[in-house]
Amino acid sequence: MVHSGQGETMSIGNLAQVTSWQEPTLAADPQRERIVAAQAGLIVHGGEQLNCETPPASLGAGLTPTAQFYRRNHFAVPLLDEARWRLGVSGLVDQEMSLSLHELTQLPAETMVVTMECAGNDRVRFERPASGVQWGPGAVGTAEWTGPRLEDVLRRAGIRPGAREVIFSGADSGSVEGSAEPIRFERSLSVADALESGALLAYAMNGRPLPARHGYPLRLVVPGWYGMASVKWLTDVQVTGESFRGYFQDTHYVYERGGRREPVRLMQVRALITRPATGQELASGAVAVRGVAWSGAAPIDRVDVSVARGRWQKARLIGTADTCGWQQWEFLAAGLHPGETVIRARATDMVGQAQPEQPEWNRLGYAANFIHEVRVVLR
Ligand SMILES: Nc1nc2c(c(=O)[nH]1)N[C@H]1C(S)=C(S)[C@@H](COP(=O)(O)O)O[C@H]1N2
Ligand SMILES: [Mo]
Repeated sequence: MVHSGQGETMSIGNLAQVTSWQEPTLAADPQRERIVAAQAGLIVHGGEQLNCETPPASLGAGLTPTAQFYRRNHFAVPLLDEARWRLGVSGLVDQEMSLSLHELTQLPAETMVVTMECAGNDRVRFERPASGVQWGPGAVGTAEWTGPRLEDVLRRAGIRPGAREVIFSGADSGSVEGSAEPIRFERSLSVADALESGALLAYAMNGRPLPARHGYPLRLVVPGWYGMASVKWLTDVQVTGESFRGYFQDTHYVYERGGRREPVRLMQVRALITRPATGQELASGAVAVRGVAWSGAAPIDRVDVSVARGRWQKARLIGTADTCGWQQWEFLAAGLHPGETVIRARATDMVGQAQPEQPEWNRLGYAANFIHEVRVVLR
């Protein structure tokens, strides 16, 4: 069932026959999940659900180890049984499908390095408070994801004329403000975005089966988009002729500024300093600064570093940049004097977008791409 633009409920296709999802009977114990996260060195946020971020010092490598990858959950983490799980493909398609994990692994697969960032990353820096988890800058990570292309599965099903959007449903559910019934985590993409964004139906992360907390057995991975698009514990893909107005589509993940409303989509350009760490004591003289930078719109063109409030200087881009993964960079700051020193880094992407001094506040605190800074003490 989907909510049409008018707010009524309507059914699409022959869902009853293909819907694979059954109420998950098991959920991961959030207390245990928090302990696992803290032991891996993650910063665990309060609240009922598992939400934790990675300290920037653990984000310097090309790939983020799975154990250190941030986790962002609206509801409890469902523990799904592969034997009962199916991916349903339904709605405005020529051939409805119900695919087992085994069947999905038999399809041609692609492996892609993709940077994923929570839309609320770093919202703690907005001076005017914005609601939501008060993330610092570490709700981001880069992993290698493997699975069939969403486009291939949709083409196999055959998209019928009149199709407008594709709705992706996760198996997790719970109550949200303003709705009496529990709802599932659901998001949509336009048919064009579903076919052209390069999205994967990923069953592996960093070469291993997806862990439960990252969406086992299958998640969507939409390169370039903020993380909310990458629906975990995916069970249903429904092609619809309507415009989807779900809670996580239309109430959340919308920029609300000055009476305007605009959906949250691509990750904004941003650089992160991974070395040195804030508070670190270093010998004065020369300091090696390292970091990563990414943008959902285009590859990174340049990263500039400012030390001790001095002029912006160009950093060196290093390593191979994956099309959808972050760019590593380094900068050698020389001739530094003792005392507390601020190091800042700022990225520009190949379509010319640069990080603003002050990202535009919005009520729900999305896309807070503040210029990252660390404070070190030089001896
Ligand atoms: N089913 C489901 N998918 C989801 C979410 C969720 O709560 N439920 N959270 C989304 C958000 S907001 C983000 S940022 C990413 C986080 O993915 P991760 O926990 O694997 O890092 O998953 C997205 N997919
Ligand atoms: Mo997110």
